[in-house]
Amino acid sequence: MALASNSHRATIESKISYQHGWKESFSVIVGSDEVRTGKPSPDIFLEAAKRLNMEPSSSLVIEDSVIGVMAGKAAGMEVVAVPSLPKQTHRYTSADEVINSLLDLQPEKWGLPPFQDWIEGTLPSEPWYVGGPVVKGLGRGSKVLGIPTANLSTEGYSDVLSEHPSGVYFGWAGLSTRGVYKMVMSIGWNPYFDNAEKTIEPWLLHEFDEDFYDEELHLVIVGYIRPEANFPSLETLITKIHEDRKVAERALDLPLYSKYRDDPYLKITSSKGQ
Ligand code: ADP
Ligand code: RBF
Ligand code: MG
Repeated sequence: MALASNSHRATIESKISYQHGWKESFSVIVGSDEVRTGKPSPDIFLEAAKRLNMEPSSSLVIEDSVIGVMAGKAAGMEVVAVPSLPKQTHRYTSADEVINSLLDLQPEKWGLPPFQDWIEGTLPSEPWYVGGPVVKGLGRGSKVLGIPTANLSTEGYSDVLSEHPSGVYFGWAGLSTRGVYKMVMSIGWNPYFDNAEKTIEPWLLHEFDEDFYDEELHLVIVGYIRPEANFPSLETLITKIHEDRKVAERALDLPLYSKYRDDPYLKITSSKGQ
């Protein structure tokens, strides 16, 4: 595995020195000051393959920039694009595949060994936390899909939103006056509706007999299921979301995930008191 960047070698070295173990993860590092011309010229990738003792045609490039995709294809390599900006897929058409985030990289598609950290259709992550009062959303969840999603105000968690790629995730939800429930959610623009704003849409896997607007909701997100997708019809979207529900329900019984049910963050003592 090589790191092949248009930055200068010294810049690359200083940048990755902040991340423990990264330097050691690459057997080869090539900067643009080590070849004649940078991307979109193929030089950097050809030099990387040469130092890895690999044929360009059996090398796979993972790229976030358009000129990097051009460089990879010019080097005769296969290229997976992971655009650094959302909704830019159309600019990357020369790539062999465009994925939304590295969470969706499937090495086995390219003759490489599969990642081994997927468990029963889910990818575990370090837990992340988001919470606040439940606000009114666009009113579409229960009306159009029959699937209510308890929306949080986006103001409170813009950093969480920019940090995490769009997709379908799952975890635990704590409601201040009610308890802790399994939860599956989408984060993103919901391509089927093509929303203007990136939102978190948590579906609590429990039947409530009333709404709980304004109540304090805390989420602990523990894993990833799939990228957000568009669907040919409302029915196919609904079917897929029910599949997500089954995947999440089953996974959350695994000790790896069930242990977070007791996370103190879920036991809310809200400012309003109880
Ligand atoms: P909105 O667009 O206002 O979010 P939804 O149709 O998505 O409207 O419904 C979400 C609301 O439904 C939540 O805010 C909550 O008050 C209520 N609700 C009832 N059951 C659930 C559930 N199982 N999961 C999430 N929200 C639920
Ligand atoms: N909407 C989409 O357009 N694409 C999706 O892939 C998608 N996946 C979802 C997965 C889950 C678990 C849930 C609860 C919702 C999903 N939605 C998806 C619908 C979306 O998040 C939201 O509920 C609707 O836009 C109604 O507000
Ligand atoms: Mg909603």
